[in-house]
Amino acid sequence: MTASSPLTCNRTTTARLSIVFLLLMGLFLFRDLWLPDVSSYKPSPPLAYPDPKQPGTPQQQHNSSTAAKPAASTSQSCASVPGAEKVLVLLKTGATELYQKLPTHVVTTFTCVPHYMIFSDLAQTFADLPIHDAIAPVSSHFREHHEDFELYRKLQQYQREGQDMSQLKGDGGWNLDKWKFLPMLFQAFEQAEKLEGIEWFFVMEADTSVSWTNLLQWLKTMDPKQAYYLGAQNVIGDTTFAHGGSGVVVSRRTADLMLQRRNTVGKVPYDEKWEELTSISCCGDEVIARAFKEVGVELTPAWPLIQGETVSSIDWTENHWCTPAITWHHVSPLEVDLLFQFQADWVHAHGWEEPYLFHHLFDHFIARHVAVNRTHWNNLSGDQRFLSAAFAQAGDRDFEALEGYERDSVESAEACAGACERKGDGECVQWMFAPGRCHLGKDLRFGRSDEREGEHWVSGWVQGRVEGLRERFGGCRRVRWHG
Ligand SMILES: *[C@@H]1O[C@H](CO)[C@@H](O)[C@H](O)[C@H]1NC(C)=O
Ligand SMILES: *[C@@H]1O[C@H](CO)[C@@H](O)[C@H](O)[C@H]1NC(C)=O
Ligand SMILES: CC(=O)N[C@H]1CO[C@H](CO)[C@@H](O)[C@@H]1O
Repeated sequence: MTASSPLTCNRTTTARLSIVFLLLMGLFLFRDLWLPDVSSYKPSPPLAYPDPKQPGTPQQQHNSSTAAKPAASTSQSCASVPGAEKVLVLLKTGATELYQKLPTHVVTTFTCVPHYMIFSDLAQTFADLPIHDAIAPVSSHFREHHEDFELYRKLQQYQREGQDMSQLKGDGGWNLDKWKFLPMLFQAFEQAEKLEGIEWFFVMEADTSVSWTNLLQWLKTMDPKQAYYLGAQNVIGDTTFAHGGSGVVVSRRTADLMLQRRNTVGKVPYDEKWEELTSISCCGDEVIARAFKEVGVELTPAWPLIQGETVSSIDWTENHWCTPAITWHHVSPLEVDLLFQFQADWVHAHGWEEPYLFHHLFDHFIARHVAVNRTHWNNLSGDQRFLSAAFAQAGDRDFEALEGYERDSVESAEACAGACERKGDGECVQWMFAPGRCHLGKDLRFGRSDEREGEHWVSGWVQGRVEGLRERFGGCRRVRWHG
């Protein structure tokens, strides 16, 4: 009997639970049918980042002493900093990478951005954020039949089936990407007409990092009533264009010219023409340069403010040292976050009116790391290469024709470092050594760990010359705001 009692007990419990469950169901149904709808989710800004358009939010009524934590106070000023409301940020991404790359932007930079739109190759929502399908306006004969759109069609199938879109990573994302640019711009330009006071557009990608304070300060140096199209200059054929991943800036005047042109020509013929051109072009950033040129707007070069490198790969030279750092490209979510945290601390200490320069980033991220030699480290040196016969390839200098100290340099890290020092200042600041190989670099680059790679190097920097760099530029009395 004892054995059966749990069973009985279970049966009774199950029956009771069923009744409770039914009652609860009834209550829910009753509430949904008869009570006012309280379930629709009204997005509200996270507590730490009050909406600048609602100055009365409780956080801002707090005594400033309660907001003494750097993060909180920075976010507060960050959401309401003057000029921010005049910029519409467009982030271009794809459904296969969205969940990997978007969240970090949303919890960092975008907490400071009052107006932004996310464009992808699939319409969806990310939490309460609408994700726009940049490609939706493209004519159906392209979307439904052109080979570039295979991924596009597949993504929609995966969405219908509730599958994970990231599984389709690498499946022709590049071919599809160029189709997003011009339709995305027009969607944003049209959106700007509905918002009040948009003067600038900033286009970025999911692996772009942007300094919001430096961007806003830079934009203040220019007049949005002038037609601007700015970015890191690149050339394909006879088109000079702004490299998309580095970030692109467009003034309101340029947007208006584009909208006018499209209206004058007629939307359908205009779009048809540019779709044809897109289908035979390599890249979307090149296509939009031609569309801007058609309305008389040429690229204003903005490199090195707008930048295609990362903190690890950039050359820390006079190209950059005294220039405000605005964008980086090929950054990981980790780097987006680290740069955002750097900005938060900077703004906390210096306010929103003082830009930080590349050398401030050098001091923060790089200086302490290049003060020591690093093993398992590839510092991207390669201006001069000394290679023993076993490693030499066509184009390398004949080992036997090298100077004695150059031949010795492939024997040890000490000798390689020595060869770097023997070279004149300006000819070598860093070296990297692996048995049989010694590479010298004239520019300071940080490089990265090669611990997980097939070959391992020892890298080092000539300390006196690293310090010389700082002395050469002095305190950067002049900030360089132009490209
Ligand atoms: C705000 O804080 C200061 C000290 O930090 C204090 O003197 C003042 O009374 C506080 N004001 C309010 C409204 O709490
Ligand atoms: C780096 O290594 C070289 C060669 O071994 C040595 O001469 C130099 O002093 C080292 N530098 C530092 C900062 O340890
Ligand atoms: C891993 C890596 O980036 N290696 C590079 C290090 O630098 C040398 C010289 O510039 C390159 O040849 C390697 O590819």
